[in-house]
Amino acid sequence: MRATYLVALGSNRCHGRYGRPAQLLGAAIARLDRAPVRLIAQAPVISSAPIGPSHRRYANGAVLIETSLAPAALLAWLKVIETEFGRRRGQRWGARVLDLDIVLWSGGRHQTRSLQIPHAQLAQRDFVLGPASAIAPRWRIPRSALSLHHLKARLDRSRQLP
Ligand code: PH2
Ligand code: MG
Ligand code: MG
Repeated sequence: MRATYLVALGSNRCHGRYGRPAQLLGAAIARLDRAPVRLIAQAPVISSAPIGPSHRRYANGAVLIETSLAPAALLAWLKVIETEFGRRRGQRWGARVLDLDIVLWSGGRHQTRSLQIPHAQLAQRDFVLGPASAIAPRWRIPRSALSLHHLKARLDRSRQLP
């Protein structure tokens, strides 16, 4: 059965072949349109201030993809692509060449030790909600009445408080 996923992309390191993070995300998005995955929509790439220990700005984006891979198999596939783009594992939250995170799945929730869908920090992350709500504003979060558009508006409002 084919499923739709929303995947967030991030990069804050340059790469010898692909260049700066924004260009690298463009190449990664093209890579996500090859079997066993088909690209349905892509958000414009944004530049965002780093959250966490790294000091370099990030390029962030989001795509909607369609595939018959189940969540765990898609996660493994995304790790293959991260490695192709030169990502080395180990430094959690360090500067990274390419980070591909599964945010939402048309099958709803998925909870295992290695993978949680919806993504745990979705509601707090402007750099995910901005691009995600640009391509799938009406996608509702499982077990919640809220759509991505709602979550983004809520986060924007909370930022405006004194
Ligand atoms: N990813 C992180 C940690 N901090 N900050 C921004 N702006 N963008 C990211 O993609 C990002 C981050 C861990 O995955
Ligand atoms: Mg991440
Ligand atoms: Mg990740």
